[in-house]
Amino acid sequence: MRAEPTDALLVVDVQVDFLPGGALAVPEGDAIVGPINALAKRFRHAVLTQDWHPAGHASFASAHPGRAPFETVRMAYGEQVLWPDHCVQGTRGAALAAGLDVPGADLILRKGANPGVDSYSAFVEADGTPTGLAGYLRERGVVRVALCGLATDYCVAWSALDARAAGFEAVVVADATRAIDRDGSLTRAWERMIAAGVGRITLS
Ligand code: VGL
Ligand code: ZN
Repeated sequence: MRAEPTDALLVVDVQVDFLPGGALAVPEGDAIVGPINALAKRFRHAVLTQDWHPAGHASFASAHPGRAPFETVRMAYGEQVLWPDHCVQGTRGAALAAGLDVPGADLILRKGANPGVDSYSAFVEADGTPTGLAGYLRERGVVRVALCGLATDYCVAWSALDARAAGFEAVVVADATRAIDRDGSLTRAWERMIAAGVGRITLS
């Protein structure tokens, strides 16, 4: 893709816990680091996100006695997948991937810090609380958001949908993402993104 000055690259959750060997490893998550580094050089604006949970976060299966990772529970804000403990604030697993090299990034946005509420999206927490990212991007003159990172079917998809809901154009750089893909989650995510007008592009 050719990046315009009004494009921003959103690099979602490229963190140690989402890479092979991590607490919530995304298959081949490490394969996108090099492509993202190359992609980022084309953008005037880049924002990195970090999943950033307090210990005992409500999205962790360990916080729900008798429940196992990947089961779902009903929360006040809707259905919640229960995850292994991951991206706990200040731990090595929450750090950005060592090889990630986006020195020009303007902002590192941390999300999921409310102990009782998850936030797949970089724009809006699961209970509807805005993170401020839409206002930030708008004030910087951004019109289109290009998304990459982890995981395609959760944080990348939710962020892309909320980018659209906030009035931005949105494209997902498909080969600079990887998915968790359980129980058809990747297919469902793409159906929702396409229906919402999210574009699918590739680097190659
Ligand atoms: C993510 C599950 C839980 C993601 C974050 O970054 O896609 N998925 N927390
Ligand atoms: Zn999380």
